[in-house]
Amino acid sequence: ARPAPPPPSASGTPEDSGRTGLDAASVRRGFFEHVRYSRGKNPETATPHDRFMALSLAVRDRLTDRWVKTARTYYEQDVKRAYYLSAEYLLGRALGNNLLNLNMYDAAAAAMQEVGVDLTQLLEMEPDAGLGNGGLGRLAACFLDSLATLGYPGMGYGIRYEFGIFSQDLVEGHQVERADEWLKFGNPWEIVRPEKAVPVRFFGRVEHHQGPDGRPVARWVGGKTVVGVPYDTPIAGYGNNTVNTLRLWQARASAEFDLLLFNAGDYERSVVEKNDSEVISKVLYPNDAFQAGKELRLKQQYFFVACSIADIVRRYLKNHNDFRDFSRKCAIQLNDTHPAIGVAELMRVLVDEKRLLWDEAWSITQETFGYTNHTLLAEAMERWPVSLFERLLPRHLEIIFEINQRFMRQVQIRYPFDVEKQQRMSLVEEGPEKKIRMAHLAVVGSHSINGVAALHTDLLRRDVLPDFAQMYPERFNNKTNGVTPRRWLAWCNPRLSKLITSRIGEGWTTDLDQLQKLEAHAEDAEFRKAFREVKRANKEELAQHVRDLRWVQLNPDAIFDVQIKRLHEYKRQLLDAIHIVALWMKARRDPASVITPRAFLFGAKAAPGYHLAKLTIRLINGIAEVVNSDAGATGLQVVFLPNYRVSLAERIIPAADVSEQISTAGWEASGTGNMKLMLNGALTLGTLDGANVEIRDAVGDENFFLFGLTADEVIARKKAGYRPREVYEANTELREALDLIRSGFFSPEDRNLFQPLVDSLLNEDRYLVLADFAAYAAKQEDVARAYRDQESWTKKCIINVARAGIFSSDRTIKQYAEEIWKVQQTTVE
Ligand code: GL9
Repeated sequence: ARPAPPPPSASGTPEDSGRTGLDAASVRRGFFEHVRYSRGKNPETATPHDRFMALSLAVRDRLTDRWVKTARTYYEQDVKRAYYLSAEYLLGRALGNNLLNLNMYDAAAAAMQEVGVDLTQLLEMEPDAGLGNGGLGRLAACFLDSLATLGYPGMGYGIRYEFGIFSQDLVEGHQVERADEWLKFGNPWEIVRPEKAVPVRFFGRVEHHQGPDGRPVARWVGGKTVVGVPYDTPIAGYGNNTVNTLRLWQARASAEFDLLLFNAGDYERSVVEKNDSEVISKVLYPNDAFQAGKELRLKQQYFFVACSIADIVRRYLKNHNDFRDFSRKCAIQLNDTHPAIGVAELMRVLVDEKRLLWDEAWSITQETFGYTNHTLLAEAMERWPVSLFERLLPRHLEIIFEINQRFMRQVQIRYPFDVEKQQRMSLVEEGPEKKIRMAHLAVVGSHSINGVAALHTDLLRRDVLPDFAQMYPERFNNKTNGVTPRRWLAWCNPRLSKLITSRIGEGWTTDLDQLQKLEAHAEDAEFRKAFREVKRANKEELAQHVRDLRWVQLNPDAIFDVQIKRLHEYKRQLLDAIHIVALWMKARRDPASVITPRAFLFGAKAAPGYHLAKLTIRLINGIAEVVNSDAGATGLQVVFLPNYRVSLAERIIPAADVSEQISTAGWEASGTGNMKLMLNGALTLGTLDGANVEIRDAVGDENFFLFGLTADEVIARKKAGYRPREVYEANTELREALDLIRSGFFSPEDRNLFQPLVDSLLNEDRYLVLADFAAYAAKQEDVARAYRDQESWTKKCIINVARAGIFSSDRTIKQYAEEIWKVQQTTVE
């Protein structure tokens, strides 16, 4: 059974008393009421799922008073709010997290025990809310937790996808996707608010008139209207009374369609069109750092942005009569360019609907928006065809052209006669097909543009948006990512949490810098022993899970070497895989070459249309089959854990010894898994990429396994004419491993299966896998050697934990709040 997570620190903690309803007796009462009145069951006939729903609803009840109180406090104090606009929220499960944040885990466990129910089993009933692809969506979820915990008036806006990220099965080693029916059995956390529905127009045309005041008036008319219906999810702070809101929009056909249906003039067509509307919030696009360019995707973006801005403006106008204070009351953060159309939409609302002058509206817009860039990958940069815009959002296209014209004039004045600069900076990309550059729209429409790690921000300034950084240097800033220590330590690793608290007290849960106090204990042999016992127990627990899932018995004495993240060429799972093949070949020849047994664990979803990524999954599984068959002789094991997701990460991370962060330098904007693994006492094997740079700065070179080309060296190497085949010819280990893969040894059913993978490496190797192979293999040997000295290894792990404080999303959110949003912490009584 799962040990209880630590209680929040005493100050500002909701009391565990009958009055607040957080005690075991009250939870039990709430549970039985919901079994009966929400599920319509007797305790004897209630299914496990009924029990999960009943307990969740009882917990939601206990959130609700605080939720209402929080909203009331913000309204009465007319505080400035931070609005986070994100197409993705990778929340994972909520029940455990809410029990933790409300400090009622023990009460719930006791209440369930009294009625003969195992709480840990109930927790497993909950499907992950997987409304995101990877790091970008999970970051949004960590930010919501930190906003509420720090007591900031923050609100998330997004899409209530009926199907989140696909569920991944393995069939003969291949990834097979299944629809994620996360809402099938109902969602106990959300509350629908149909009274706050918002109509959203698509298509149609723009009419231009002369207004009664002599000013031109643009009217967007015709087209088709879809309705956004908000569903609210409570986001509880840890150890305080703040409960913020995540508002997700679902698309519904408008009443017009119901009328059409009723009149049944063309019944079939009207039903089809009703579907057209509702498909907008149907499914999350499963691409990671890649723009699909589908019309439906642009519809999703505009849909949720238009609903959210209408909602923000409505809320603002409840206690304001004009827009003079708008940017003093509302900060809107764009999570990547997915919601960048918001810049044009706010202008449309202010100019067309509220009749502000262009310049007034433009100042308000710029002062309101901030833009976060999350990737340097060219293929992820959103650019929408002008022709698509013209059809779908004709008024927005006019507004974007107007923004661009005025902006181009500024560029001309600043840099006269530099036509190339104008072309580079324009919001409109010329070419056979004209396109709108959404990043440029976001940049010109925002007062703040930030990257997500120091190196990423440098590269953003230097390589991706150099002209803008030169013209507006004061707008560019860095906000290194962070992760919430509640879910990613207190919740997922109760053993380590308890050990930490026993030594330094519980303050670390809301002030992660306090982990520094652990550093003194790194010198204490007893503490190190206890630390090792925690890791060992976590590894055994994971091994048990892996046995149930994959029928492989992991050796808990082995180094647990994990690479868990989306499958992408730039993340270089292939480097990891090829190295395993090389290690195994060596071990077959010389079993003594494996000085420390090693278990390689992978978790990764590949975008369904990304052929090479899917092939890499198949390769890892092929390697696993071979390697595991003689694990007894070599000490090597390989496991690909299917359906990597938040709840699986919560199991793997506490058990990891080595954290593989091996992206080609310059490509991983930040990474956040790297931070979670560090926080749980894994040592990083990594390149100087993203936040790895800052992790290494924090822990020191002795406590980090660094290898590989730097970002500048990567560029130089390519410029000098990189020929991967030469590297292959020159390195015997590498050549033999690649030859074995190419020969079909790992795919006996189709001997040519992996040829495209090997060919792409030998012919192009865009991400310099071969160039970094030797350095990686050498560093892996260092890892194996270092692990043999358990005392020294443990010290390194403890120092990693002790210095993880800066990677708390509380630190990140304070920086956003103070430096970009200017929002104030607000106590909820
Ligand atoms: C990402 C970056 O690739 C990561 O390095 C970064 O940590 C996160 C959060 O800032 O953002 N950008 C991006 O497009 N994805 C990221 O993970 N991918 C998705 O999650 C869609």
